Amino acid sequence: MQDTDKNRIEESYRQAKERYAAYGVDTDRALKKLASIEVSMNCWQGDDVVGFEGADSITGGGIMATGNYPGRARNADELRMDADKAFSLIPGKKRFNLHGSYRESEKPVERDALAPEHFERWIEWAAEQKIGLDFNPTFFSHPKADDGYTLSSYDSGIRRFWIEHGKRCREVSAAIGERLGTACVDNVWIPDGSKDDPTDRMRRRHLLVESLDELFSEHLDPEHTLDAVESKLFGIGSESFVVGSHEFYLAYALSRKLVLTMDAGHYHPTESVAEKVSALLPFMRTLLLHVSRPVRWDSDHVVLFDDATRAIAREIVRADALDRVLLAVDFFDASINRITAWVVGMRGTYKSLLAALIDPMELMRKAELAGDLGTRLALAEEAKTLPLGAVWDRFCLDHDVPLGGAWLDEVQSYENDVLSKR
Ligand code: RNT
Ligand code: ZN
Repeated sequence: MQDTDKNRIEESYRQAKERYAAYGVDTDRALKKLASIEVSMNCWQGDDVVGFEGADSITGGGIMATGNYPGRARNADELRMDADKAFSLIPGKKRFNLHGSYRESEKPVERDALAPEHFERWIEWAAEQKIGLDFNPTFFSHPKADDGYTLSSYDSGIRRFWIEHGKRCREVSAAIGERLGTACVDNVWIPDGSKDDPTDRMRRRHLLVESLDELFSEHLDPEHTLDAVESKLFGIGSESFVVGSHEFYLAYALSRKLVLTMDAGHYHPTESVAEKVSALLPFMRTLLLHVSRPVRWDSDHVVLFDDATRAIAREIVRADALDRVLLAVDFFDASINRITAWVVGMRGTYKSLLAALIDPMELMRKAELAGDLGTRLALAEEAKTLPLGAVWDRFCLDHDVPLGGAWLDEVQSYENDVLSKR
């Protein structure tokens, strides 16, 4: 970057800082705080949730990546290279979120035989990048999940297989966390459910409790791995019934002291995940949010700096819960350049966090306590047109990543030189 550009950014920031200071906001402090927040970037945006077990598309699971943009990562080396590229364009302290199906091995390995060695190169890569990893067992894209049930299958052999998979993934997760020195969150999401109304919801749920209890039976060091469970409202082919619904996992996580994962796309369209944060934190130590963007349904669109994401960030900041709410993005769009998707989604998430951190919260709280609700409302409105962009640019400059549209030029060159040749 040219010195003149740097000077311009610094000058704009200086002015913005004054504007915010007039509202009682310390932007320097906010930037420092933002630099400490880790957002976990999902591996599965890079290859349309295919994984490296020899499949060429995701099957089952009730989720779907649509689009056919060229350049999908076909192996782990390509995926790492693409993620490196995306990381170079995203400011902030990142993590990377893996799935069991992204294992590396010369010979085929069944899901119930996964071991830390199959993720060795991921661990080495993360150590080089100085980032933490997170993990997810993979309960889809597999013949043993073909009828839509895994841990709650009526077939005890099928249940056993998936319980074993879950156990192996916990072991992998703990090994990753120990090696990298930062707890690896192991998030269990299963697709189990049915297209039409089942006659017996209860038995499925009892089976799921039993399977999960077995899956989580071994005590593992929380310094190495944290167990999370993710609920869902419906999926493709499980529109009428999902065994692991919100109430199910809320009760399960509470009673077993696990982390509850809430995905922004897994609720009724008018329900807000943001609103749930403060309702659950009095009862749970840690929440994991899958920051996603549902459009009409759980469509997993690329996350944006939009009202819904901003509301999530704002609620976490206002609850002073940045150390108790873990953040991971969850989207998969195969219709656009996949690096662009990652960069837009991650930058949108950090930008939402920044907006929350430089909200004139103290003044608003003061007004609220004094019963001056008009002032509270007015401050929220005024805050919307304060120069957030200048503070964001400063963050990008500090983290040595390109500003504004400049990162798009880099993606374009990468597409020309690398992606278009795949
Ligand atoms: C599916 C869940 C889950 C997945 C990933 C790929 O509805 O959101 O988190 O997106 O495991
Ligand atoms: Zn999710």
